[in-house]
Amino acid sequence: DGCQMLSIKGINTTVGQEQQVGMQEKQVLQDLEMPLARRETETLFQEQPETGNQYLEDTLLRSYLKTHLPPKVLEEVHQNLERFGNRLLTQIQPLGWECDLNPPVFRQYDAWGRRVDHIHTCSAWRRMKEISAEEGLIAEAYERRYSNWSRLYQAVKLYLFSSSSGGFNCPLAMTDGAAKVIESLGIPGSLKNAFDRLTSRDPRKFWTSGQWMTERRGGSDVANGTETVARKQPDGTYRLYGFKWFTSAADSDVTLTLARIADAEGQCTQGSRGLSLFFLRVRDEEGKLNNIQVQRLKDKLGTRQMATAELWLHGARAELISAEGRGVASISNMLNITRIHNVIGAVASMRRMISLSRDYARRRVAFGKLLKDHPLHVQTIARMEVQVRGAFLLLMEIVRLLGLAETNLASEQEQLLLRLLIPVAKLYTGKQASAVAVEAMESFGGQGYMEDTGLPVILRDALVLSIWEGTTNILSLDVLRSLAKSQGQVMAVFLSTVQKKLELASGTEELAPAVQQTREAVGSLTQFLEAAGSEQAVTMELAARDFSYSLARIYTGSALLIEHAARPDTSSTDVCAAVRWCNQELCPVAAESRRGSYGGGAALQDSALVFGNS
Ligand code: UCC
Repeated sequence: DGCQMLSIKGINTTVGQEQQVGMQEKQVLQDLEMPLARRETETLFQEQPETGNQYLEDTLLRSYLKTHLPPKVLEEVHQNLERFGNRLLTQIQPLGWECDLNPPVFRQYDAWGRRVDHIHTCSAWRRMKEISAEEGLIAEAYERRYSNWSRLYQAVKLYLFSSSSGGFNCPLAMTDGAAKVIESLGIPGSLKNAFDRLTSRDPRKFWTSGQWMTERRGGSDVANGTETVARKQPDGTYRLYGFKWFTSAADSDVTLTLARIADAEGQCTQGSRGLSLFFLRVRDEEGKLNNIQVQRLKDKLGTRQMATAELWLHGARAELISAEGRGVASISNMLNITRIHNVIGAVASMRRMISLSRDYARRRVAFGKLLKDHPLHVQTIARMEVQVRGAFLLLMEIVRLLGLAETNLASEQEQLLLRLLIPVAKLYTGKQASAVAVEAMESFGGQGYMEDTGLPVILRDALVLSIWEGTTNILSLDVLRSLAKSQGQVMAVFLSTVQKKLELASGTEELAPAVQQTREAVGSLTQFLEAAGSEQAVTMELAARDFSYSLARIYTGSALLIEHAARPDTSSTDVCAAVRWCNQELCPVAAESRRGSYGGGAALQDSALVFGNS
């Protein structure tokens, strides 16, 4: 104790800190004079970081809405978001924590040996489902009461909800994706009831959906990995036989899944052209599984609040909902939505980690002053802040475009841009979220590593964001797919959009260096593409990831600049964030290309480095 007192007394203070630290020191000394047992309850403890109303505290979100929404819409959504922010704080956050503490439990047999395959979820999880309906977290996007702004408004609510949802954002992502697929099919009569329920605001009616894509042979190569067979029944429905290896939110009411239709001889077409899309109820009204057996729940690193299962389909009754052989193309409507939800999850988790880290910096004293008065500590948080701002604006851009597309207001160019930006944003923000979660955790010191602070959950859940819904490399290849499919048109639109945004910003002097850096990056990107056009296909494949990162950084830089820092009522912080963002390597693909990373035997060198020369 004597030693401790000495070191506490030896605290160095800086101007302005004396009073606070002096009081703290006094308190500590009083604590030390107490009997040991009582000290446990006194003030030697570090303070828990907290956040207030997440909507009101999010200045970037609020200034974005103010800039873009029509005043009437803004007024309405502002009121609703403020109310929702309070509900998150008082009701939803505690429920989310309860979900974290009570993961689902799988019971295969009842006490009498009967096979029941029951997935038990906690009451907080079930309450989340009701709240999702009440808040219209899916409905908002399909009712379209704010026309093209409905999608953006829904995304904002989901963004606020996501990090308090105890993992319920996952079933919501798939529910949204299923509603989107059904809507894009023109809501056929047989799916009307399902569509109404997936988009319902009534908790008694609301259904959630799964998305069963992954089988034993793998998750990325859907075309070759899918073995499930669909047998046509005399009444026109199908029965599915197969094994689904990774089915998230297996407690969902319905699902979409892929299978191969067997012909009269029982033969199936292999590859992508053999896949068709099916809709099925997971359970009937009594809760009995639809000829499905649950093998076990997955033992995952994160998203443990949510039941992910291995399922045997033993003749599950299903309805064919795509044209035969068009399964992948049909389900890509769902994938594009769930990938956007992934971006929402990434931005939300970064925002939460940074908010907590910021609050902690205001409370925690070390080396004689608050963390917020240590410049190096604040620099670390500021770097994360630039990342989340960029990611947030990229997300808003995508949901703005999606809203236009869904209300037939998007030009062909805007639709192409949306197709390109979804995989770009998904792959980029997934990586950002992992990096930010790790960095932010470190900013709490050892406390960040403690389970019961709730911080490790956020990290674990963030780590999946670059894996599910298509890994970074698979999505980089999807970026190339969008180029190939549009014969390069997506790139032309990308470049002209960036050009336009830069022109609008060129009048703002403080942004000049950022504009210049982005222009140079666009120049390098164009040069790279021209040169790559005459190279072998492997060059573009090797460049795919760096290329996608370049698109993400250039677009985010210019979107940050234009839509935000160059608006009339801009702030110095907005300008600073834009300038800092553009200070990084904006076009890594050109830099790597100059270093010879893609051509001239680079692939062979990579292989030798990994596997040796043999
Ligand atoms: O299910 C999972 C976990 C669920 C939990 C999710 C919750 C998320 C919550 C977030 C909240 C925080 S994970 C399973 C995810 N699986 C994937 O994402 C699959 C990854 N693999 C791919 O994306 C591949 O690229 C495939 C499967 C799409 C490749 O298939 P193919 O058949 O080899 O590809 P093709 O032949 O190139 O494409 C077939 C058709 C083409 O159209 P057509 O025939 O008209 O030319 C493509 O243009 O599909 C079209 N297509 C697309 N269209 C393919 N991808 C897209 C796309 N992204 N957008 C539009």
